[in-house]
Amino acid sequence: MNKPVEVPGAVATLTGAEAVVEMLKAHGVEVVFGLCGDTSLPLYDAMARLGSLKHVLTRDERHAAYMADGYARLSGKVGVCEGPSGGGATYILPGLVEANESSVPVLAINTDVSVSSRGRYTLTELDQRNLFKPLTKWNAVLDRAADIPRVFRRAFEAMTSGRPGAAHIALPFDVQNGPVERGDVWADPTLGSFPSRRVAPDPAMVELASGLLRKAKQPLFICGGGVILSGAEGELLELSQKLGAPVATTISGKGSIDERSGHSVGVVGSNGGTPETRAVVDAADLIVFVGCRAGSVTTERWRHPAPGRARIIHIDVDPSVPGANYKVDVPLVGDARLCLASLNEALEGHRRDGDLSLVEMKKGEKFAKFEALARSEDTPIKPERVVLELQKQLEADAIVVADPGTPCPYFSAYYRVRRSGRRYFSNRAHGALGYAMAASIGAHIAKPKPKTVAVMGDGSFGMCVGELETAVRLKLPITFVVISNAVYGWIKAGQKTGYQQRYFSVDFGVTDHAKVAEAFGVKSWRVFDPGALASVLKHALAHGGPSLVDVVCQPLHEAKAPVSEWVA
Ligand SMILES: Cc1ncc(C[n+]2csc(CCOP(=O)(O)OP(=O)(O)O)c2C)c(N)n1
Repeated sequence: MNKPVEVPGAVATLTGAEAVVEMLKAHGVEVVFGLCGDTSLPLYDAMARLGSLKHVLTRDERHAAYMADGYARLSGKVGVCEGPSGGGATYILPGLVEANESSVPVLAINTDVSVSSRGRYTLTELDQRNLFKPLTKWNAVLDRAADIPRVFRRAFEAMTSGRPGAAHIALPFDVQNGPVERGDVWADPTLGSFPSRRVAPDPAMVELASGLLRKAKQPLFICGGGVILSGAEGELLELSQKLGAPVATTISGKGSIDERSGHSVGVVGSNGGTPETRAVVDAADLIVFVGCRAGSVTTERWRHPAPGRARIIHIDVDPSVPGANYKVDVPLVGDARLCLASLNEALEGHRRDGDLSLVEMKKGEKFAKFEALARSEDTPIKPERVVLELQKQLEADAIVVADPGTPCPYFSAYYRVRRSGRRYFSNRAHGALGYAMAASIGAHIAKPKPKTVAVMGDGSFGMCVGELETAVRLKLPITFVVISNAVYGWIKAGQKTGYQQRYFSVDFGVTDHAKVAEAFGVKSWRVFDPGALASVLKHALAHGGPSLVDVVCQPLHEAKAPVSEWVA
């Protein structure tokens, strides 16, 4: 274990605000995303004076949290965001909730009214403890400065051990000015990255699971975000090769395997899954869920796999997950990497030539349909075309962030990640519109070398447009792609299939998003013609600063989206 870091220095006492900065640094934090406020003035002054943290000023606290989320997903470190009391707390909440439910460690610090002003109708006072309690893995309201070191250590431990999650700390104004002993300011820096404390599975359960795997005729892995969160891609590949077993993923699990591999099935489920990927799930006689909650989307409301049809091994670090949705034959509770490594060990020398021909055939069928649509010269431009052009032009290490609406199902289904690891993500816990722009900024700050692209609907664009200023101010070479159709298309598609096309209050006006972006100083294009898309994207992706391509697209309710409810 690394030695705890003690912060050197001559002064015996720090202010609370200084101690906060030092505690973040001691946990390896380099960047904080946030927005200023009256109650944050001591904290900002400490950041200015100590000069050791990079601060990214955002235009909305929601996006500060989304940036911290994108940063954490790509860096493997805790993402940190901050905002002021009152509105700053209510605005930061959505990003924190998404991170928590997606098992991403994000720490939000909201400053607060002074302890001495509580209960006196003080402007911006609200009950931060109860606001954040049900929506974070761990939270605290500080009452005195001396508690800062202990509270921060506990927050980092909670965020990065077991199932990773979000934490919240409320930091009152007067606490920021109170005294903290310098000797108390220390941390274990390994708690700044995740997973910080890996838990190994019960050997008896490993034995049972390996027995089932030896006997299975048609085993299938279904991998959720837990594989990438625990860095288990290598162990997964080794095990799938030993067993000759195909590997399917959820949307968050995309990147568990290089999707060009013969073992890769692609994304399964109701959003991004297709009848072809479903056929692979239905053919399995043993399903191994890995770091996956087997939720409604992945399993098409618990119909695929059909309960009782296949045996189930369920690997998860959270003991409450196996058995929540399926009758599990073997629950393997532990870190995904350690669980898969134990199975590899138990199956040492075992080699089974699995039959991957069904996977190959079904993938062929799926992509033949996709490519026929992607080659269409029809206007408005089909979403398939956008995926194909980006697939052709992006390097294998590129990072793609997709918003709900058209981007998520299309990129989940058809954009093939060509390396394992985090190359693609979407906010799948709550699916709030307007996530991708900010998350892509956080991702880019964590990993500046690869090209980062955010794909969003125009509904999403309307919810995040202000952060274009942040991208311009920071000169970030991110490309934003807007799927422009002047409608909340996903909901209109639901009205089409479920409510006899009684369309109600889902259409909005046409906006030239390229002109809007141009006003922010973003290099922008608006494209109507499918034939022009490739060249426009080429220029946009090569641009040295922020760029935006507004693609006037076929509305989702008219498209052949890979969404099982509508296909049926
Ligand atoms: C904050 C938020 N409000 C409402 C929804 C419900 N919702 C899901 S998809 C969708 C429509 C998305 O519209 P747009 O971004 O334009 O993309 P499109 O579906 O048209 O491609 C809506 C309103 C949501 N996901 N998030």
